[in-house]
Amino acid sequence: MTAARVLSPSELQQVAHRRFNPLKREWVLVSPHRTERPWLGKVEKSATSSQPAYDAGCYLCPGNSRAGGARNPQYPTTFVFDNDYPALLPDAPDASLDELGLLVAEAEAGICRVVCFSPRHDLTIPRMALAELRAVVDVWAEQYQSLAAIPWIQHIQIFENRGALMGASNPHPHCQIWANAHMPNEAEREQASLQAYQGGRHSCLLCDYLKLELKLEERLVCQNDAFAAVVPYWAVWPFETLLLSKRHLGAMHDLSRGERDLLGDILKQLTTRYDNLFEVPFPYSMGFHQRPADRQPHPEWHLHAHYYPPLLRSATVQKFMVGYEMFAMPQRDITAEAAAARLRAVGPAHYLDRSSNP
Ligand code: H2U
Ligand code: ZN
Repeated sequence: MTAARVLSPSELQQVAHRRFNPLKREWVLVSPHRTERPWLGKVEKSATSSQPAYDAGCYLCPGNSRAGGARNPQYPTTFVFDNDYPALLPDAPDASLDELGLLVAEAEAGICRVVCFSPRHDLTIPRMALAELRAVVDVWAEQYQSLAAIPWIQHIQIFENRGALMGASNPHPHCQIWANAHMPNEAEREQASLQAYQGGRHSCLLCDYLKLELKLEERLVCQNDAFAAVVPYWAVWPFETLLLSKRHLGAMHDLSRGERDLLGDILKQLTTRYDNLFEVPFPYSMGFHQRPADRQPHPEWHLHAHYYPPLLRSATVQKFMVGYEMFAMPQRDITAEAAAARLRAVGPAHYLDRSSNP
């Protein structure tokens, strides 16, 4: 079916429509008229327990022992260790199985690490100083490079689960790195889209997308000279964001020193706005997508991060991916433009730094 005319900007805020995600090459259903349902606008705050700077029972705090018996050093900045409960191990047999294309399996090798962002148990990215965040960026870049140098590693996934709602096992600021011998699903899908776009248009999908977003500004949340964060046009989670480098590069170690500082700055800007939205430590899963570690040049890759936060209307009302989303396709009510406007409106200063919140 060929559409008779172009959807107007006001129609995009009022009528049910579907939007295309060019990275995943799938559709999301948007139902903005449903947000006209009565809503009292009440913001329910969940009790946020303040954390001590050091917790004797924390397996990530300096000097404490972990579950496997190893003891953490008195680390002054960041600390990386091999996960004591790794989902993947480096020694996997070279073996696979294929029965009629129906029973298919391959042994999978990998390396899993944990990165502590700070010795302080009570800090989070929005509450860390820029110099501390720069140290985290440097560790991420070093880890990618050293893991990518291992011949059998193909992909390196850096991700952070923040908050119990997202399955984080511990409030101590940390992330995980899983590096493995095959491209995982999400990276493979993005890889195919980036490659096809570059093949067809001789241009980068994410460079072109960022150019549009910086011109239109309606989905822009925050930016600095090297990075921009937008609620992507095709966002599924209510306050999902996409963080893009302004320069076309495929991995974090390609960033200049100044750009590394600015990566720390944009992480802080964005997560501060997230915390300000409902005045709670905002839960999310975030992950960086960098070029595959297969020793090919991959000029189509563009460094970015996805933030997938589950909260919808308040600190306690979350979106569930159930029903229609399980059986048909993802769906959202609040538009990407409305979500971006709310994230812009909350302001750049962290709510805990306001004078009313000593
Ligand atoms: P999450 O909070 O995202 O679950 O990350 C914590 C990781 O820390 C988790 O993968 C590991 C878990 O396996 N861990 C250790 O390696 N050692 C421990 O003593 C406890 C938890
Ligand atoms: Zn701790």
